[in-house]
Amino acid sequence: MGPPGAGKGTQAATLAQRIQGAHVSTGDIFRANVQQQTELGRTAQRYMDAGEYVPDEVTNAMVQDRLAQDDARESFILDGYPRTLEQVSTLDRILADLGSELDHVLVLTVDHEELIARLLKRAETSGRADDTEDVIRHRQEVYIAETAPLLPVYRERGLLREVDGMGTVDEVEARIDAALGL
Ligand code: B4P
Repeated sequence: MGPPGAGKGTQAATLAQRIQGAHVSTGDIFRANVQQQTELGRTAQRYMDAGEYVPDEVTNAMVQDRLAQDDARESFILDGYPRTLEQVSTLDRILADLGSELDHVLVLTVDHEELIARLLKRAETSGRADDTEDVIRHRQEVYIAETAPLLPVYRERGLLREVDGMGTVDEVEARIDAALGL
């Protein structure tokens, strides 16, 4: 977990390789569907372009399908999910049905100015419609309103590992490994 620009996608991709687990990124799955012009992609694009969350029922159904696939049977990293309290409840049900559970909930903390700077830098090359300055600022607000309230829930469950996301990609990677005991 972490606000847009915290390094979730960057870190989740390499962490998935280190633990040999599936990398399940809701953002990546939505973007692939937008590219392939599927019905899911058409729905998701409207929300993503505006910096809003895709509705819970759409996101939850997609994650349920993804976690049922073979490569997620042993281990997986959820990147960008859950993002709402409703998604937390649904994930609890999905994992209970699979006989699985979360080992850790990792949150990357990064200064607000650094988040904006990283996303504006990405905007130079990403071509992502949600990487414009207004939408970037709106996405930060949505994170504070919708996703920050999940942190106390996972802290209460004893799962939350807060990791300093400032510094280089390698420095953050080393802190993640230390926090997870890898
Ligand atoms: P995401 O794809 O999750 O996008 P994001 O929040 O911007 O994170 P991302 O992983 O891309 O960025 P990162 O911090 O790694 O979501 C996109 C949209 O999809 C959402 O706004 C929403 O509409 C929808 N969505 C996704 N999940 C959803 C859900 N569960 N429910 C509803 N809707 C959902 O990296 C940012 C930049 O920083 C990169 O350019 C990277 O290279 C750079 N960077 C990373 N680490 C760095 C470091 N240490 N130093 C310098 N730069 C760094």
